[in-house]
This record gives sequence, C-alpha cells and structure tokens, in this order.
Amino acid sequence: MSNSLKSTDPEIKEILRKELFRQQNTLTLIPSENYPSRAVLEAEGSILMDKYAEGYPRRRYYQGCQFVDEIEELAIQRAKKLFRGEHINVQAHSGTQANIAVYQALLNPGDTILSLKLSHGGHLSHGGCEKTLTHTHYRIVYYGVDKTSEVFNYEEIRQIALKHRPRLIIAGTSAYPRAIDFAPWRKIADEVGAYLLADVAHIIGLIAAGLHPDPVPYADVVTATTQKTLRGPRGGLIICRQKYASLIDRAIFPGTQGGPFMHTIAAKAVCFKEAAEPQFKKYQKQIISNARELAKTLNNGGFRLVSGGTDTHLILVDLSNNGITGDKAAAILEKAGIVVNKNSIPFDAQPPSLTSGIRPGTPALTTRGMKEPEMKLIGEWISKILHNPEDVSLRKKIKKDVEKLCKKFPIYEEL
Ligand code: DSN
Repeated sequence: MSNSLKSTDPEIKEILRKELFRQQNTLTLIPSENYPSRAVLEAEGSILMDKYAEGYPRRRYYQGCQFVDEIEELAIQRAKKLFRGEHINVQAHSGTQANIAVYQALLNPGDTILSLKLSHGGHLSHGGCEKTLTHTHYRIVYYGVDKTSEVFNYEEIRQIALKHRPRLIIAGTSAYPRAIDFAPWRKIADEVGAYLLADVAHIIGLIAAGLHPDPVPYADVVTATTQKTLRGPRGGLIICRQKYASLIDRAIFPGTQGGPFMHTIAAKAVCFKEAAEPQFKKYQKQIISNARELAKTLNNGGFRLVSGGTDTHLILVDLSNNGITGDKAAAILEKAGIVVNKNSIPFDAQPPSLTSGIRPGTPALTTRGMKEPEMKLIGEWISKILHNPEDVSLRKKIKKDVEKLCKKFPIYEEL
C-alpha cells in the first residue's frame, strides 16, 4: 500500500525523471502550457482522487461527501468572485468537455453553430474538423479573419450570421494574437437570435487580471481551461448566466460526464485563490510585455507576424516568405532546446500537417521569471536558427546557451 513509485514502477519513475529534466532544460514557448505552483500540484496529486462524488455539493449520489462538498463550494465561491459570474461549474474535465456540455445544454442535434475556422485560429471542439463530435452532431458554418487585416471583420461575420441564422455563435480562438472585444459579438447574436458562447481558454488569465476585455457581461456562457494562462491544473471551467445554470449543470452531470475529479477541483480552487493575489496581475502584465518584446524581436529578425503583432500571450509567425514550413521550423528549434508548436496561419497554402506558421507564447517562460532581455535573446536565437536551417553547429551552440539560460531561471527544483 505504501510503496513508492520508484520501487513499484521504476520504469515510469525513470521516464518521469527524464521529462522533468526536459522541462527544466528547455524553453517552453507553447502558449497553452505553463508550470503550476507547488500548491496546485499538491492538490492535484492528493487523496481527493479517491472520492466519488457524482452530483453537486449537498446533492450527491454518494455518501462521505462532506469534505469534497466544502472543496467544490470553495472553488465555486472563489471563481464567482474572480470572474464576477452569476453561475459557475467547475466540474468539466477539460475545455473541450466544457464546450460539449454547452452544446448539450443549449442545442438540439443538427442545430447550426457559427464558429471560427480551425485554419484561422479556431479550435477543434468548435467543429472545425470533420472528425469531431461537434462536427458530426451539429451543422457548422464558419467565419474567418479578414484577409488584409487578419483580424475579425464584424460586418462580414454579421452577414454570415444573417445568412445562416445559427442557434449558437462561438467567439473563441486558440491562435488569435489580438484582444477580442465581446460587445460586437453580443450585438450580432441578438440580431439573429443566437446564444453567444465565449471560449476564452487561452486568455482567461489575462481576463482574470483585468488586462483583456471581459466576456462575462456579454456572453450567455463562457468556457475556459485552467491550465494555460491561469496556471492551474488541467481542466475546464464554465461561467454562465443564472438562467442557464441548471441546463449547464445537468449537461455536465449526468449529460456528458460521470464523477467529478475532486482532486482537480481542489487544484482549481487553489489556482483561483492564487489568481486573486496582486502578484498574479503583475505576472499577467509581464506575460504580455514579454510577448510584445518577442514579437518585436522576431519581426526585426525578418519574420512577418499575423495581424502585425500581439495584444496577448501569443504570436502567430508567418514563415511562408522564409522558405521553411512550420513543421520543419518546430523540429529544428526543438533540436536547440526551444519548444514551439507548428500552426496554420489564415489562408495557409500548406496542409495542417506542415503549416506555414509557428505559434510562440510566453506564459511558461514568464512563470520561470524571464523578462524582456531574455525574450530578446530567445527571439534572436529563433531568428538565427530559422534563417540557417541546415546549420547543425549553430543549433548545438544555441542549445548550450539555452541550457545556461534555463539554469538561471530554474523550475521544479524541489521535485
Ligand atoms: N490544444 C490547445 C492549444 O494548444 O491551444 C487547445 O486545446
């Protein structure tokens, strides 16, 4: 019963050690990744995972729930205060699960959803890929970004909405570097009689800190994840108007999920507490400043940025004039210890397996304590590597410099 991981399963323990080493000695620029606090990790890895608690606080289908009830109530209370939401559901296992529950709550199979094309920065769970449940269960119509400005053109989106009369409009992105004003979305939704879902999985930390326009006053439902800019555990979050509360709760349980992950809900409660602290706002400000500095450096280094820059934690780099695909760029950067993901850019001529872009972001490096000087250095390294894709010795040299930089900004020292 009390055997350690090391003695029970040395194979897994060893792989875990290697992953720790990888995280400690490479630069994570994937904008959806972050390093949670020790407190979040502790809650996530706790004995709360032993407990079944189907239902909601004080309305469970299992006995022995008095303490997990306290935890879920605290999580809800903290999230309500942080996001000023009328109703909160903290049980969604992920952002995709949260979105599926919203569809289950508000739509009938076959209803029309208007969402952002995957190749223009949308998300799989918005139905942008034929293989998703969203796509097979609902009729999906798309909007994209404007070809010239590469940002939302609200008149164009309005015209698409008027033509297709969707039941649900999703204002949500996973690769859109600009701030989103939710007021015009509300106007369009009202004009066509649609529900408005704001999926703010990426930018929820910026919103919590008051550094990005707030969707809560405008959207019927807001979905998010807790592991990205919010720096909590892997998980989903739903904020909605009171009138949809029971529809949403029932769509999560029993609609689309069984027992809630009480350990994750405890970790969410911890991250909401952390996000209410003044230093969290400082952290989010630094994420944005770092993204701007990185964007400037990459642009000076000869790379075109989609929409010309960033207001958020991420940058979309168009490599189509640099003679390299996103796939190749991500692969060679990784050889130098710089971890990014390839990403389609709007109107991409390359397929999603190759892409013409990469999508660097700054939440994880900012958690390590890095600031503008480090962003400039990293941006210069990225530029050098991508301008000299065949130069193996340059990559080896930069890899050593990357390791030195990582040692100056350590993570998980206590693990
Ligand atoms: N896969 C996540 C991202 O990287 O944006 C979203 O689910």
